Amino acid sequence: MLGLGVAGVAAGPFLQRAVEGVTSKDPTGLSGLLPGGGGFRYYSVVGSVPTRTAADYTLRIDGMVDRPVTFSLPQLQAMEQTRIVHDVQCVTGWRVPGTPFEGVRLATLLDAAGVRADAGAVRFSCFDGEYTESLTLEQARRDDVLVALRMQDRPVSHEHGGPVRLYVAPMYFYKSAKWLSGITLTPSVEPGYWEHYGYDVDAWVGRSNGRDDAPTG
Ligand SMILES: Nc1nc2c(c(=O)[nH]1)N[C@H]1C(S)=C(S)[C@@H](COP(=O)(O)O)O[C@H]1N2
Ligand SMILES: [Mo]
Repeated sequence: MLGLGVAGVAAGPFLQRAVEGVTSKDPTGLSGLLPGGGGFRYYSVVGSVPTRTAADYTLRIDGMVDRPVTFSLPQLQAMEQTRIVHDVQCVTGWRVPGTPFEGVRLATLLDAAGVRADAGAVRFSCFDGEYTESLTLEQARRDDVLVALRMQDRPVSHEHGGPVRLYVAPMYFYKSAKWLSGITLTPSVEPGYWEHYGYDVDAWVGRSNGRDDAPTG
């Protein structure tokens, strides 16, 4: 298992997909079940991710907006916080019931930047330098989509994508980009990291990827 994981780091997603074929369990490859994870697995598509503290974290909103804007962590913390308690569902099969997330509604941040009328989608980038995700503007404006500062009633840890990650409650957890650093308004949806390898772009739990009931809560 460890050997396969290390090979996955070196060779990238194609070998991670090969690992999926071998184990039928872990298409996203680089996972580990760490102590105290509360049922979570930790995923990263890169071998190591730099840490960002409250002092050096920034979130940039740009692209097809009236006013590109950069938020610091204290600025995000000072905004109205929304709490959502919902099941987390990974497309590989594991689910963590009733997980609390808290943060700023993505719609609020989009409004702060002023989305231009010709924008149709949102692309997320991450300070791991590799992962991307995207949503249509309509999906991004849902009130159950958060820029999350807290998860499991504590600040989002580095392993879980802190200090700030995306949380897309109604979709498979691969939409919830960790280590969020950028939000770019684009004309239309650009498939994200795993979507280049076959995952659905519209990742509604219970409606895409052919299985799983809709989460409760
Ligand atoms: N930046 C980044 N975000 C990511 C991933 C990743 O590898 N890198 N993996 C995704 C997948 S497939 C899942 S299931 C969840 C896992 O979140 P966790 O590590 O907090 O359990 O993060 C999602 N967001
Ligand atoms: Mo996942």
